[in-house]
Amino acid sequence: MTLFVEAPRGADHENRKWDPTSLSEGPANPLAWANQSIIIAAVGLAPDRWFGPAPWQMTSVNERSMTIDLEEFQHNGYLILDVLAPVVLARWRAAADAVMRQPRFAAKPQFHYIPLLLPGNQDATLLDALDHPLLIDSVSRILGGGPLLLDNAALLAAEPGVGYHQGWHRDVLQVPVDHITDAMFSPQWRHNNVQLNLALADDDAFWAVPASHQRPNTKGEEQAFGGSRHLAPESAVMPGGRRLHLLAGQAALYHNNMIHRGYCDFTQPRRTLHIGYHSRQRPPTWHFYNFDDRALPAEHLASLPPGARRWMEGRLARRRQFPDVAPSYRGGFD
Ligand SMILES: O=C(O)CCC(=O)C(=O)O
Repeated sequence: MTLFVEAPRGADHENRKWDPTSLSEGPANPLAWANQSIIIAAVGLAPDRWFGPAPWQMTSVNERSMTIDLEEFQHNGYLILDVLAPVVLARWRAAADAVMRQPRFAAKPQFHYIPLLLPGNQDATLLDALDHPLLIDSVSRILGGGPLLLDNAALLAAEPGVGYHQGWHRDVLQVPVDHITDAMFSPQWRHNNVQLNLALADDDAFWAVPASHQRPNTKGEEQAFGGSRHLAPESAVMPGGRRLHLLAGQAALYHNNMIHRGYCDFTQPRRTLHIGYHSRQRPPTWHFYNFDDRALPAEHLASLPPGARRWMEGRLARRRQFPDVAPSYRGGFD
């Protein structure tokens, strides 16, 4: 099934209207929003004078409509999209390079997982990616429509010469092993989580077992997991596992019950944004509990750029409604 997606245009895109702190669904006034798009298109190539620069520049690559192939996502468990305009890619790549030049990272030649929502890491340029309209719109459609809840946001980065060897896994680390059931990996389970990797440099580090997201492990996969429900040994050869090749500016959106891993001996820098969302129309899936933001100091929240702050406020409000991880893995059929 191919779904036609009109990529949002304009300074105040869809998800800003879908305030993550509210439970309201959809743009407050889609007609006004559409009109605004037309007006912005009409004023041509210098909209900054009228509406301010950042969101418009972010959306400029998506002035055209595009399609996302939901059927491909449902079948393979992932989808690769062209997302970033060259000008945005260059800006975000430069921001990621600047992060990696910080002595705390530059001095350590290793793979870096940099959580962008935690104190000290809140890079305002990179956090703009949380609101990229094409990503928001595509993820929302995959999850059945409506506003989203932020799961996580990180920069995955490494310099050439560094090795990075994750074990194959499904993203079920938050679920105790004795609660992981085959039912979670069935088409009937309404998994409420999409994870994405947005490459700011060509990226060969992500591997997947296509179409493994909605079925239990095969015998060969069971063997490769070596008896673990969480993580295969680093050296395991996973049947059907393949490396995805992302060009800079592309994103892989994936169902994170799919068997996958990060694995690379880098010959080029890695600069990839790793972001996850849940639909707000249903309770979040277990991965929402991958970090606890309730203990973050108020000054940290206040220091975030407005977009990221709204996402974090949305997380905190949702956490108050669903404080415990256990219900998230006890029922997924509603
Ligand atoms: O490095 C990657 O792209 C994989 C990350 C991943 O699998 C994870 O965080 O669960």
